[in-house]
Amino acid sequence: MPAFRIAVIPGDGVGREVAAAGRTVLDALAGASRGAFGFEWTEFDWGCDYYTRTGRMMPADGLDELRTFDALYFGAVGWPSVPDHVSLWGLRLNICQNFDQWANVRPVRFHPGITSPLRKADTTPLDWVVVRENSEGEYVGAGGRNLAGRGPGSEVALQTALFTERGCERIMRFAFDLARTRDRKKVSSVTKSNAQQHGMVLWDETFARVSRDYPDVETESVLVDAAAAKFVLRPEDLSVVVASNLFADILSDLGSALAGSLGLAASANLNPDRRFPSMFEPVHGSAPDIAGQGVANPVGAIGSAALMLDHLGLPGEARRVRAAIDATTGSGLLTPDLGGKATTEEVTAAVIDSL
Ligand code: GGG
Repeated sequence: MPAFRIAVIPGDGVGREVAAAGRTVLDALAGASRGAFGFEWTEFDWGCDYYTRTGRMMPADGLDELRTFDALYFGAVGWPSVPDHVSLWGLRLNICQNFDQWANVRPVRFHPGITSPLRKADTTPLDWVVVRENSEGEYVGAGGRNLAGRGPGSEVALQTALFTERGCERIMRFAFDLARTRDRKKVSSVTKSNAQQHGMVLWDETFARVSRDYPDVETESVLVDAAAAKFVLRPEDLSVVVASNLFADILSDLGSALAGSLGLAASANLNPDRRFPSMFEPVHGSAPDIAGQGVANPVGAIGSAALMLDHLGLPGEARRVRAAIDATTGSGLLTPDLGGKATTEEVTAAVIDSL
């Protein structure tokens, strides 16, 4: 029986609750496979508590520990006891950047039984994938702070974005290849080249060049502010949306809020070359306000487990998990973020029942 070796990093807050939910679903799936496949989980207690104990979000040799796994399954990072930039850079970004997980795939699915704040969603089938450039752009970490010594109010900070032609091209080709697998073959590129005349003009020029290799795929280039409006006003005109690290982070949150809740959104941080393990996680953070109450929405984490199944070569099983999620939301069993009263455990059990 092939047993996939998965490293689990539940992280902080509700990350622990939803990662446990996703694991339970995958174990149930494996149990029902009559030996066709299994999962061998290794859990790592890295995160903000670990930081309080050790002064680090993960051990110095943590990446070496992760390197040989088939995939990484992540919960969430962040807790009020640690500055957010320390926890994010110390764990999630440390892994994503060093394992060159340059494509962050964030599907936005509209599930049955969930009321979207978009009136159009009642009558129009909506289904998007936001493809986030996950290795450079605004998250490259270049810059610094200086001149505080001149006295109060004098400090300066530089936060520099880095766009490479190679980085733009690979994420755009990824988006086009993905668009070719979908009913609506369209890629919308998100830009801000009217104001950002260096990086974003390189982004636009690369998009125009790459698009010539995909004549069968419809394209458009949309300013990020107009793109935000379009998600609300013309959602039916979107299919695959490719954007820089920061823009895609914001737009995918907008997208999942329009689908009903951030708790629904799944994501895959992919190293498409497979030189390093890829990492699967719900889009949401650690949600300290509801952590420990057992009411976090597990759908984003379970949907991320389905993306992991796709990556491991089990697309049929991934489809079954997504269908089980839809059957559960369609039955009206919803967590409080969606206006329901169900617990994390109840929703997870219903997904497993449906499987
Ligand atoms: N599960 C995703 C997560 O923990 N995200 C934390 C976060 O603050 N991410 C910011 C970002 O990725 O831009």
